[in-house]
Amino acid sequence: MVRAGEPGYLAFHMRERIERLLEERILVLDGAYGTAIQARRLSDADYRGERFRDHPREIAGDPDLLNLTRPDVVEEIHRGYVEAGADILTTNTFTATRIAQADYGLEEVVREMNVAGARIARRVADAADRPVFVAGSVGPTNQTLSLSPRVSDPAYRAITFDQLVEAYAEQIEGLREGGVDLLLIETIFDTLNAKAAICAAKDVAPDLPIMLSVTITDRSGRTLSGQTVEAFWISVAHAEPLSVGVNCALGAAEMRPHLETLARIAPVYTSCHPNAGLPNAFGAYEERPETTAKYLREYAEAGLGNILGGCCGTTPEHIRQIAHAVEGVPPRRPPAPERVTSFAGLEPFRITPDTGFVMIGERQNVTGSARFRRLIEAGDFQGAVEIAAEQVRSGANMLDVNMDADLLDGVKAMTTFLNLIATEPEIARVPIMIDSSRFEVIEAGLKCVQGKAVVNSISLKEGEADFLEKARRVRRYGAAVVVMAFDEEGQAETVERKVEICSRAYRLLVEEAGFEPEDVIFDPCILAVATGIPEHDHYAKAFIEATRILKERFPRAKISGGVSNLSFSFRGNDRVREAMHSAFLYHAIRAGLDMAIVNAGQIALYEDIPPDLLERVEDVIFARRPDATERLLAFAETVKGETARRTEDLSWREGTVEERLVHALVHGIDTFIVEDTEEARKRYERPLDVIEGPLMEGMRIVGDLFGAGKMFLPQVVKSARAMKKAVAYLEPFMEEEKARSGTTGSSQGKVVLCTVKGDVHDIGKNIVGVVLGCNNYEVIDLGVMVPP
Ligand code: THG
Repeated sequence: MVRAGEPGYLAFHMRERIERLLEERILVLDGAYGTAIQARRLSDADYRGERFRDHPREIAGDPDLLNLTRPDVVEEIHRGYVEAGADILTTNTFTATRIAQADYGLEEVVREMNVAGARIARRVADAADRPVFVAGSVGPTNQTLSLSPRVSDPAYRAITFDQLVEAYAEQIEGLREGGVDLLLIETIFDTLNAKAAICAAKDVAPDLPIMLSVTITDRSGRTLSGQTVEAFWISVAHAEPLSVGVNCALGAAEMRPHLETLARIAPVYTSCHPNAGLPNAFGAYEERPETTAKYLREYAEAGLGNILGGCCGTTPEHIRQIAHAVEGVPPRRPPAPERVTSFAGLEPFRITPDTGFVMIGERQNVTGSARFRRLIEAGDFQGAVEIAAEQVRSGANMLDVNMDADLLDGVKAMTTFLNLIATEPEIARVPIMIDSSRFEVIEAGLKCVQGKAVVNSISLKEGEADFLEKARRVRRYGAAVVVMAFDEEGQAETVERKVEICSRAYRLLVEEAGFEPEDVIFDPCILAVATGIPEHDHYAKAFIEATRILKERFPRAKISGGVSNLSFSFRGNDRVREAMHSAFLYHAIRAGLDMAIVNAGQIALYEDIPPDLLERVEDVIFARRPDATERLLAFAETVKGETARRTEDLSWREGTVEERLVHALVHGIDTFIVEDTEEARKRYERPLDVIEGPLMEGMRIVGDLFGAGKMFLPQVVKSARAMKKAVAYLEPFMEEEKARSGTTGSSQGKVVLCTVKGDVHDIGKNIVGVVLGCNNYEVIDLGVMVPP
């Protein structure tokens, strides 16, 4: 609570005032400035005025300069919108940053432009006979932090995050000085740019409520930098904005699905300010005011929006009709916060009770992978990117990136690598875990990711003050955080210490640093066992036990660990290491482990561990007998040098064709799937029989194992991939059969299929489609990502 007389009181009061109004009714935002100014066809002299008469650069067409040279024009446009019924005026400062104004050589007057722009709007708002608010318009600039402007150098960026923060801070200070009530960070086409604006706003105007508005540039339903609307929201929710919405690029009609997404997921007010339709061949906006108003009324009636107005091409007449159309329509009620741990890359990643175990790919680690280290040290970043791609293909849900090596410039390597993978959609799809024991490397990483990342890690090693300072910095970028069970005394080795340290960290994060419990990830420390040092014998058991207690005590937080640490003493013996990891995960997941850093390509099935090995491994994990380590070492001797790669144990190739197909599906191996499917096809009467026989049998087993918690979702997805390949191979034979029997034309009916947006399981639809097709239905497949 801020009290009268204290700094920030007025702004605090403002948020309350505007929130009270938003509870009562839909608020109307004003219309366009850029196109309104263009329509006035001002002369070069108008733009220059006396002051810039001799400015050496071309400046006609710089709308924000008019705040200084023709304030009367800007004021007149504001007045038009107030008279039309706008409740919120936006300042004419969309391009008033040092970065955007560089085109005109007007960097030095940016602050003035913002102060003046805010004052003009303030004057008009204050002269109205009803409350009118002023939102400082903060545009995206003409640079994008997530894309390289150089085709041949994808890691290159034209500006840095820090430069952008500085530029936005200058703008926002000016807007604040000029007296704005709110900030409208709008036309967001790159979430990383928006995150820079959010940092600046929190630094220089922490008390001003923020409105965020994203721009979906095309029918892919993504931002220019590739994020889905849901991923966008997850990545900016830390701004705790007053509202989030959509504007520009599309007309109202095309915006609806995106507004619907935000309205469904965002527990804050929503806004929509569309262009007056799509521009015609001449770049002019032709949508009539009544048409725009009709759409916005529909959205209002559907409970989608709280703040509605216009963007490019809209005029006071559009605003008048919008205000009229939404009058009396009850405002949307924001939903309650969902309380689900969510991260984002280009796509959202939400950990719900159905998600199952989360795999964080470990291989992008210079100390954890010799191959990765060699590539990075040789400057072969492209080769290093391939390792990340392999981890994603192997089912990693997130990627851990670590550049901590003595002779490496960690800040530089982290920046280059993250910038590179940001431009690889297959990789950038998943959220990033930034792994470093040096905070400056972590911060450098945070400045490169547009999604919601995870910081790995902070700890109480240097005391509470240092911990809180780092936690607050992490929060500024909107990332979640891994806390290692480490304190001033060192690493936690016992259950008690693990629980005690994590509990202390949780309290600090949630009560002092403003973290949501869902953004806290405990790492109770997986330490190496079977090292020959008796004190280490209880490490695995202690981790599992601490996990169980922490899960119960902090149900909203998550628990993670670096699994490969467990087996360090068996380095070089992958058979034993994998069995240890797999058995450990099996038990730790049951105790509540949500995620782990693993080698995504090498997680063995618990079921596949030979019983003699499993017994010895579990003896070690649970410290069940004093000679457990010796017995595992003895076993390890017998399998020394054997690789654990499942695909290399080919004894399963000796089974019948049915057994081979089932094995391939259960283990997600697609190497032989086509040849086995062909063999089965020859043997069975109809190709469909192969699907309904051994292939479905394999998938049934997968389903059962998954249901019993013995397979993780990424493994199931791998199985589905193998299944898909088999079905795809059979498809042409089924087509041929259909053509031969001449059944085309006598269809039993039409079936429309699609995979609804948000659902990843496309495989089911394809199988159903094939089966239906073979039974003479005409199948119309709308494809994937189809909006409901
Ligand atoms: N907790 C958290 N973060 C972590 C860890 C943790 N980050 C790093 C580490 N521990 C997890 N990552 C790895 C990565 C690789 C290995 C172990 C842990 C590993 N690598 C092989 C080796 O060293 O034998 C390398 C083999 C090769 O060169 O290919 O075992 O606990 N929060």
